[in-house]
Amino acid sequence: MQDVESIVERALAEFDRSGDAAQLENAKARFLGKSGELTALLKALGALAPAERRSAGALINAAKERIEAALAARRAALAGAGLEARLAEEALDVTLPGRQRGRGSIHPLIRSWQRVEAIFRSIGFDVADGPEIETDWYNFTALNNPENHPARSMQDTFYVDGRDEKDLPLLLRTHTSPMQVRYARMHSPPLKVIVPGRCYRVDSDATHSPMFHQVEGLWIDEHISFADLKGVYTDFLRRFFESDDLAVRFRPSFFPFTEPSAEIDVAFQNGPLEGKWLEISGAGQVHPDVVRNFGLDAERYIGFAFGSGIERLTMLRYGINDLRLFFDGDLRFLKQFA
Ligand code: 2NM
Repeated sequence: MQDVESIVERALAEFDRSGDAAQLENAKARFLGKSGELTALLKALGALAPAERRSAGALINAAKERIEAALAARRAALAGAGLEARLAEEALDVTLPGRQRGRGSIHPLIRSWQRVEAIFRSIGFDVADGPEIETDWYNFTALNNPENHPARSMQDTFYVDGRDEKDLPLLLRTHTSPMQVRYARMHSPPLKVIVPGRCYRVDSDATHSPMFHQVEGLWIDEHISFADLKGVYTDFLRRFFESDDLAVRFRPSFFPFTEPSAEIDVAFQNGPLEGKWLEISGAGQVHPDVVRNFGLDAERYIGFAFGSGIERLTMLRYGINDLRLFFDGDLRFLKQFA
């Protein structure tokens, strides 16, 4: 029975070549299935003489056993390989550290903002905030800015589409003083408030950002003097910089909304900037026209206002030399304040 041996050899070869269970089962059908090659031989046995049938039957059954054994072995091998492949694919390194939830931190500018608020609250100042889109009247006119002042030009200020109810232009506030005007018109003296917040100017270079932070302050009552300004602001600066011997100097200057006006300089008594006068803020006695725009009698009410850049305060406090670090979002910088 040359045929039988050839069938076994081809069956074993096809099982070996089968790369997966489906191929293997197809190969099995070709030899052991209903119309498989070996099944055909078994069916043909009936036609043989009894003596021949017995020896041929024994031969075919032996062949069937070998094919079935090979099939079983190949099935086991393929199942094992499948498991190996799945294990390799789903491999999990249980020794890797888990993924932590990233912990955020307070931005250095907001840290300063919070410090400024805490210091002024401790000496009785209220804290107010208000709209960043302002009207021309609150941002400029009420603060005594002349009609032709360069700050009012498109080159210096971001104007916004739309108009207020008096058909006046809308703009991104260039300082937080407009909110002080709003506050003054909503409250009665004594007015004692700071307004920290975002401001916008058309200005972008190494030392100017189109968006920046300011804190402005106002104290109005019947007898608030320039001496009160000097006391309050010197106290604030010494506490902000945690330096009791910080030197503070008021130098004559000009702002449309104050008269007289002053630039405020500080000089540290130690550290890399020791003894160097550094401009830090502006201030002055609120102009009578502005007091009237507060809705108050300028003969009766008087007081001071000041304004300071939170970026500038923060750079000096932490020794930061580049304004852009505040806005780059570089974690190597930000993590130092965590
Ligand atoms: C400054 C300098 C001087 C200021 C004036 C006012 C207001 F609303 F009362 F008129 N708020 N802030 C002021 C005064 C701001 O910034 C350099």
